[in-house]
Amino acid sequence: MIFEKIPTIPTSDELIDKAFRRGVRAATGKKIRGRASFLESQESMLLTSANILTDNLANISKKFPNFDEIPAFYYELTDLLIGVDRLRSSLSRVAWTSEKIHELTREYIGRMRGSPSPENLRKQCFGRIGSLMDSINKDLLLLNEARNILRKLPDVHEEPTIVVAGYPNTGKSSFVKAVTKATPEVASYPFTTKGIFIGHFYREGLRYQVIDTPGLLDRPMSKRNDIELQAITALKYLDAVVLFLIDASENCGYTIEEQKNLLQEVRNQFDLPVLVVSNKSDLPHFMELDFTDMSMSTVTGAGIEEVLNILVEMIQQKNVKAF
Ligand SMILES: Nc1nc2c(ncn2[C@@H]2O[C@H](COP(=O)(O)OP(=O)(O)O)[C@@H](O)[C@H]2O)c(=O)[nH]1
Ligand SMILES: [Mg+2]
Repeated sequence: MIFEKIPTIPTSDELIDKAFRRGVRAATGKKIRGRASFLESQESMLLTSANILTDNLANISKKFPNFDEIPAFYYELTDLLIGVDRLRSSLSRVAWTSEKIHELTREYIGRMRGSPSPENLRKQCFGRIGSLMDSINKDLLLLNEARNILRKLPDVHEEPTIVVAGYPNTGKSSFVKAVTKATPEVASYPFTTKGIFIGHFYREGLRYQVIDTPGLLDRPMSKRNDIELQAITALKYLDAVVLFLIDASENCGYTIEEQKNLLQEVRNQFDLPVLVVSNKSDLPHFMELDFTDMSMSTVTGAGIEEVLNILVEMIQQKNVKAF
């Protein structure tokens, strides 16, 4: 996962403490060995502390991915959860501060060499570095908060994907279980309590992922707030087609009319190909509906293979069109 490698981001105070401790250690080390002059130990204290800070700050900006290059799915969710612009400004302030501390230190080292009171200059420089560090404390806090949020995002691969939609109890989970070998993994997803379920199957050596999204694509969009909608539409940036399940028996608790309306909303919300499948064909009195493409039963297995074949074909066609 692209956000997995971001380490905990320390606060300004934590960084300053660490840098100062190392600086003092470096200076006393030199003094004990007796070879260094007072000036040298002051220089060493300043340089060591400054290096710790510049290295740590430069490292922080390197550990975040380049937001111009991350997959659109993750970009959307990052923008929704934190704000890509806020993140970018914080990262660039941190990188700038690293440079600035470096420059400042070089300037002061130069001045200390010709000065009768290098200790005062060293202290002055520490003071200025301290203010620079204080000025990015809110950035470091934001970056750490972002890190904690982003690393929980689901690990959805950039591989062909089937997103399963439809009202509760239409058979979405049963379908995912039926077509994937291992038990689907559960991953957390913003603004859902149940998380999303991700399973995999293979066709001609190619891996496909099937995503079941309880709470996301199983009730009317009109009842969602903007944030929820954005979390839902992020899914359209996957290389995906939608499988929309209908329960014609209405055993699921929703009328055919309601299900048809949800289907229309899903079509409007996503610019993705949709396959409409009538599930529970094993039930007595099952009848075809004029707006469904196929039928199947996840209980008997009838029709499942055909549904998968069509979905795979739809993904292939979609990608042909994209070129
Ligand atoms: N008769 C019949 N029942 C089914 C079929 N598929 C799912 N069910 C039942 O419908 C209920 C809801 O299924 P589930 O997969 O949990 O639906 P979801 O809420 O859309 O994930 C369960 O009791 C399933 O056993 C089917 O093809 N035929
Ligand atoms: Mg389910």
